[in-house]
Amino acid sequence: MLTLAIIKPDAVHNGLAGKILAHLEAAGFRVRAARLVRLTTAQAEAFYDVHRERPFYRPLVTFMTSGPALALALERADAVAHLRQVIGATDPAEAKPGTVRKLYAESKERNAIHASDSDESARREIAFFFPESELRGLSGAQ
Ligand code: FUP
Repeated sequence: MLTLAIIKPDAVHNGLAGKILAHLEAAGFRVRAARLVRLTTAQAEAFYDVHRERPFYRPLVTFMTSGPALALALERADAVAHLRQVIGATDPAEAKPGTVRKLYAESKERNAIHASDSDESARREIAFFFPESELRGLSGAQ
């Protein structure tokens, strides 16, 4: 099973991408595809379209386009649910000890990492960043 993570611009800017990736690998995830991306406004708007009506949408798009981010297709048993546990709550103040957001996030708005919230989202989000040719042969990537 695959899921999509994004190490967000705050974490890349703060030199935490390597630490976060090591944390994910130690949690049993295998990197199956990776890409350092600088999202355009249109891309960030499309990626977070589900939040279009929320008050935090525009600041979120501005933040996600503010610098490079590291998109990762990660493989593990029960990948989606497990990665959600490993990253912790959206707001680091509410995240459990030892989670990526508790350890590395600056705030609810600049919270270090994104993870897909369902298998359906994972398929859509992986396709958003990685062409099918890069993922051919990976379980769950279809
Ligand atoms: P999560 O699935 O934990 O990433 O959280 P959401 O899908 O609810 O939110 C997506 C992103 O919007 C968060 F990662 C950060 C941002 N956000 C805010 O800036 N303020 C909020 O109150 C909620 C979310």
